[in-house]
Amino acid sequence: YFYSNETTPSWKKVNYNSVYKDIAGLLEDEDYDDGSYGPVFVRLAWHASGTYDKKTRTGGSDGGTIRHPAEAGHGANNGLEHARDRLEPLKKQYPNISYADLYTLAGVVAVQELGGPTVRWRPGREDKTEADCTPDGRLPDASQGADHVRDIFYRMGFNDQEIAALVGAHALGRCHTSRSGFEGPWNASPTSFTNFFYTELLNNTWVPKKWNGPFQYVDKQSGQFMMLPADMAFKKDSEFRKYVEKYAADQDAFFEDFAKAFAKLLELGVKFPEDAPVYEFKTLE
Ligand code: DDH
Repeated sequence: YFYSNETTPSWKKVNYNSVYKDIAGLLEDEDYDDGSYGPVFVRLAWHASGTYDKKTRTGGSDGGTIRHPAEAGHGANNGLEHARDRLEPLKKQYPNISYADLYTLAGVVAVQELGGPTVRWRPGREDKTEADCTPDGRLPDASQGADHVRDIFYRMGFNDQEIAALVGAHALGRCHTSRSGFEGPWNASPTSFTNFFYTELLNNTWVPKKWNGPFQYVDKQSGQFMMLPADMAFKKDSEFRKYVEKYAADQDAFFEDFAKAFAKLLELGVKFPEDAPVYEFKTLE
């Protein structure tokens, strides 16, 4: 008789267009933060991926290890349980999607649905065990400056232009004293993907916040908006500042460069199946 060992790999059994729509359906919630889970989905996708080390080829989104307590418990990942818990019902609904694919796709959905560019995305990441978690300390420390930011992002394989484009994600969301210790949003529209990180950084006078919390900046005029010390490095460092000025003046250039760098971030260290298709999802509205 005939038999075959061939089975369809799980990643091929998932309708990703359908997952995209269902993630989009989880974004809005008037009781959460500024009314959207989008910003924390973007941060989950970034922290899942930003552990990559190109020298040892360890870390990155492959493995979905950010769900394991050993990695979820890193200080930099405080608060990301809100994103993981919100997405968990979809893992039940689509048991064949890996956590690694689900978390990175959630970042793509959030960027697009909050008004950002289309981000190319591929499925096929496989989940790994707690033993594959990366050591603590691979994500950037917000209290440091340009040298540290470069150390962290060069380790992943990014250049100055890509780093400057990626940090534009700080148009979204806010800092929470209960998570990072820092406080406040970067601008007045934290649930819209814009180039406002750059325009606010350049156009405001930033002064040290007077409080008992960690050192950070607030805008002098309203005191409502914030910058991290690591954000301020993009204004002070002349190489980074070239790109900040470009992206502040040209939102299309920012969107194009962000889409490329973010897609690259989500793929760092991933060994995709050869036949994994690239998706460019249609934004819903
Ligand atoms: Fe970030 N980020 N990030 N960030 N980030 C925080 C929030 C958000 C740094 C520190 C912080 C990127 C780069 C850096 C987002 C996306 C991205 C918070 C506040 C800190 C601290 C967390 C909290 O209290 O809830 C530092 C340092 C860097 C750097 O050195 C460059 C990048 C590259 C991205 C990206 O997505 C590509 C987003 C979105 C948020 C808002 C989260 C939320 O819940 O709202």
